[in-house]
Amino acid sequence: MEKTFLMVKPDGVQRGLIGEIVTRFEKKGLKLLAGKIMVVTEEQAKTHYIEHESKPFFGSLISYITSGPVFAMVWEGKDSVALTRSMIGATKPTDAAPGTIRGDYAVEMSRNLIHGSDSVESAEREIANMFKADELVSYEQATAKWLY
Ligand code: RTP
Ligand code: MG
Repeated sequence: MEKTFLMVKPDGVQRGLIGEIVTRFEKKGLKLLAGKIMVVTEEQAKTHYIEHESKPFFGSLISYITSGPVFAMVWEGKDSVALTRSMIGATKPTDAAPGTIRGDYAVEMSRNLIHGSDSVESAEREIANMFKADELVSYEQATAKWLY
Protein backbone atom coordinates (compact mmCIF):
# COMPACT_ATOMS: atom_id res chain seq x y z
CA MET A 1 0.00 0.00 0.00
CA GLU A 2 1.14 3.52 -0.81
CA LYS A 3 2.22 5.89 1.95
CA THR A 4 2.09 9.68 1.90
CA PHE A 5 3.30 12.46 4.17
CA LEU A 6 0.75 15.13 5.12
CA MET A 7 1.33 18.09 7.40
CA VAL A 8 -1.12 20.64 8.80
CA LYS A 9 0.97 23.81 8.54
CA PRO A 10 1.32 26.37 11.38
CA ASP A 11 -1.70 28.40 10.19
CA GLY A 12 -3.91 25.28 10.22
CA VAL A 13 -2.82 24.38 13.75
CA GLN A 14 -3.43 27.94 15.04
CA ARG A 15 -6.83 28.10 13.32
CA GLY A 16 -7.96 24.91 15.07
CA LEU A 17 -8.31 22.89 11.86
CA ILE A 18 -6.32 19.74 12.78
CA GLY A 19 -9.44 17.74 13.65
CA GLU A 20 -11.39 18.86 10.57
CA ILE A 21 -8.49 17.96 8.29
CA VAL A 22 -7.77 14.58 9.92
CA THR A 23 -11.49 13.72 9.74
CA ARG A 24 -11.55 14.17 5.97
CA PHE A 25 -8.77 11.65 5.40
CA GLU A 26 -10.23 9.21 7.93
CA LYS A 27 -13.64 9.36 6.26
CA LYS A 28 -12.05 8.83 2.85
CA GLY A 29 -10.79 5.49 4.15
CA LEU A 30 -7.09 6.17 4.48
CA LYS A 31 -5.20 4.56 7.35
CA LEU A 32 -3.29 6.78 9.80
CA LEU A 33 0.12 5.25 10.56
CA ALA A 34 1.65 8.15 12.51
CA GLY A 35 0.79 11.65 13.70
CA LYS A 36 2.46 14.18 15.96
CA ILE A 37 2.50 17.84 16.86
CA MET A 38 6.02 19.16 16.38
CA VAL A 39 8.06 22.24 15.58
CA VAL A 40 9.95 21.74 12.32
CA THR A 41 13.64 22.68 12.64
CA GLU A 42 15.34 24.95 10.12
CA GLU A 43 17.32 21.95 8.85
CA GLN A 44 14.21 19.76 8.45
CA ALA A 45 12.38 22.61 6.69
CA LYS A 46 15.21 23.09 4.18
CA THR A 47 15.34 19.34 3.48
CA HIS A 48 11.56 19.18 3.15
CA TYR A 49 11.38 22.01 0.61
CA ILE A 50 14.75 21.30 -1.11
CA GLU A 51 13.11 21.39 -4.57
CA HIS A 52 12.30 25.09 -4.01
CA GLU A 53 15.80 26.05 -2.80
CA SER A 54 16.52 28.40 -5.71
CA LYS A 55 13.07 30.06 -5.76
CA PRO A 56 12.60 33.66 -4.56
CA PHE A 57 9.99 32.56 -1.99
CA PHE A 58 12.27 29.93 -0.37
CA GLY A 59 13.27 32.11 2.60
CA SER A 60 9.72 33.11 3.49
CA LEU A 61 8.54 29.50 3.00
CA ILE A 62 11.14 28.27 5.51
CA SER A 63 10.23 31.03 8.02
CA TYR A 64 6.54 30.20 7.70
CA ILE A 65 6.87 26.43 8.12
CA THR A 66 9.13 26.85 11.18
CA SER A 67 7.02 29.67 12.71
CA GLY A 68 4.95 27.43 15.01
CA PRO A 69 3.89 23.86 15.57
CA VAL A 70 2.71 21.70 12.68
CA PHE A 71 0.78 18.42 12.79
CA ALA A 72 2.81 15.86 10.83
CA MET A 73 1.19 12.65 9.63
CA VAL A 74 1.78 9.49 7.64
CA TRP A 75 -1.25 8.02 5.87
CA GLU A 76 -1.52 4.82 3.89
CA GLY A 77 -3.93 3.59 1.23
CA LYS A 78 -4.37 2.79 -2.47
CA ASP A 79 -3.14 5.77 -4.54
CA SER A 80 -2.82 7.79 -1.32
CA VAL A 81 -0.49 10.40 -2.89
CA ALA A 82 -2.85 11.31 -5.74
CA LEU A 83 -5.98 10.98 -3.60
CA THR A 84 -4.74 13.30 -0.88
CA ARG A 85 -3.36 15.86 -3.37
CA SER A 86 -6.81 16.09 -4.96
CA MET A 87 -8.48 16.41 -1.54
CA ILE A 88 -6.01 19.17 -0.60
CA GLY A 89 -6.64 21.19 -3.77
CA ALA A 90 -4.53 23.58 -5.85
CA THR A 91 -1.59 25.46 -4.31
CA LYS A 92 -3.23 28.83 -5.01
CA PRO A 93 -6.45 29.13 -3.01
CA THR A 94 -8.19 31.03 -5.84
CA ASP A 95 -7.63 27.96 -8.05
CA ALA A 96 -8.56 25.43 -5.35
CA ALA A 97 -12.02 23.97 -5.98
CA PRO A 98 -14.69 24.25 -3.28
CA GLY A 99 -14.84 20.93 -1.46
CA THR A 100 -11.04 20.70 -1.26
CA ILE A 101 -9.29 21.67 1.97
CA ARG A 102 -7.61 24.74 0.48
CA GLY A 103 -10.76 25.56 -1.52
CA ASP A 104 -12.85 25.54 1.63
CA TYR A 105 -10.50 27.15 4.15
CA ALA A 106 -7.50 28.95 2.61
CA VAL A 107 -7.22 32.51 1.31
CA GLU A 108 -3.48 33.04 0.73
CA MET A 109 -1.01 30.89 -1.23
CA SER A 110 1.57 31.51 1.48
CA ARG A 111 -0.92 30.33 4.15
CA ASN A 112 -2.44 27.33 2.42
CA LEU A 113 -2.97 25.16 5.50
CA ILE A 114 -1.60 21.80 4.53
CA HIS A 115 1.24 20.04 2.75
CA GLY A 116 0.89 16.80 0.82
CA SER A 117 3.65 14.79 -0.89
CA ASP A 118 3.60 15.07 -4.69
CA SER A 119 5.01 11.61 -5.49
CA VAL A 120 5.79 8.29 -3.84
CA GLU A 121 9.52 9.18 -3.91
CA SER A 122 8.90 12.56 -2.23
CA ALA A 123 6.72 10.84 0.37
CA GLU A 124 9.52 8.43 1.32
CA ARG A 125 12.02 11.27 1.65
CA GLU A 126 9.62 13.52 3.58
CA ILE A 127 8.56 10.74 6.00
CA ALA A 128 12.22 9.92 6.76
CA ASN A 129 12.88 13.63 7.39
CA MET A 130 10.15 13.96 10.06
CA PHE A 131 9.67 10.49 11.58
CA LYS A 132 11.78 7.69 12.99
CA ALA A 133 10.88 4.30 11.51
CA ASP A 134 9.48 3.05 14.84
CA GLU A 135 7.00 5.94 15.05
CA LEU A 136 4.96 4.35 12.23
CA VAL A 137 2.44 1.84 13.54
CA SER A 138 1.53 -1.21 11.52
CA TYR A 139 -1.99 -2.57 12.11
CA GLU A 140 -4.98 -4.03 10.33
CA GLN A 141 -7.61 -1.53 9.21
CA ALA A 142 -11.01 -3.01 10.05
CA THR A 143 -12.72 -1.26 7.12
CA ALA A 144 -10.15 -2.35 4.51
CA LYS A 145 -12.27 -5.23 3.19
CA TRP A 146 -15.11 -2.79 2.45
CA LEU A 147 -12.84 -0.25 0.79
CA TYR A 148 -10.87 -2.53 -1.52
P1 RTP B 1 3.14 21.95 -0.50
O1 RTP B 1 4.44 21.42 -1.05
O2 RTP B 1 3.33 22.86 0.67
O3 RTP B 1 2.18 20.84 -0.25
O4 RTP B 1 2.43 22.85 -1.62
P2 RTP B 1 2.26 22.50 -3.16
O5 RTP B 1 2.87 21.18 -3.48
O6 RTP B 1 0.83 22.70 -3.49
O7 RTP B 1 3.10 23.67 -3.84
P3 RTP B 1 4.66 23.74 -4.13
O8 RTP B 1 4.83 24.15 -5.54
O9 RTP B 1 5.37 22.53 -3.65
O10 RTP B 1 5.10 24.99 -3.23
C1 RTP B 1 5.34 24.84 -1.84
C2 RTP B 1 4.74 26.00 -1.12
O11 RTP B 1 5.46 27.19 -1.46
C3 RTP B 1 4.57 28.29 -1.52
N1 RTP B 1 4.68 28.88 -2.84
N2 RTP B 1 4.78 30.16 -3.04
N3 RTP B 1 5.09 31.73 -6.32
C4 RTP B 1 5.02 31.67 -4.99
O12 RTP B 1 5.05 32.65 -4.30
C5 RTP B 1 4.87 30.36 -4.36
N4 RTP B 1 4.82 29.19 -4.99
C6 RTP B 1 4.70 28.25 -4.02
C7 RTP B 1 3.18 27.78 -1.25
O13 RTP B 1 2.87 28.06 0.11
C8 RTP B 1 3.28 26.28 -1.49
O14 RTP B 1 2.36 25.55 -0.71
MG1 MG C 1 4.83 20.66 -2.95
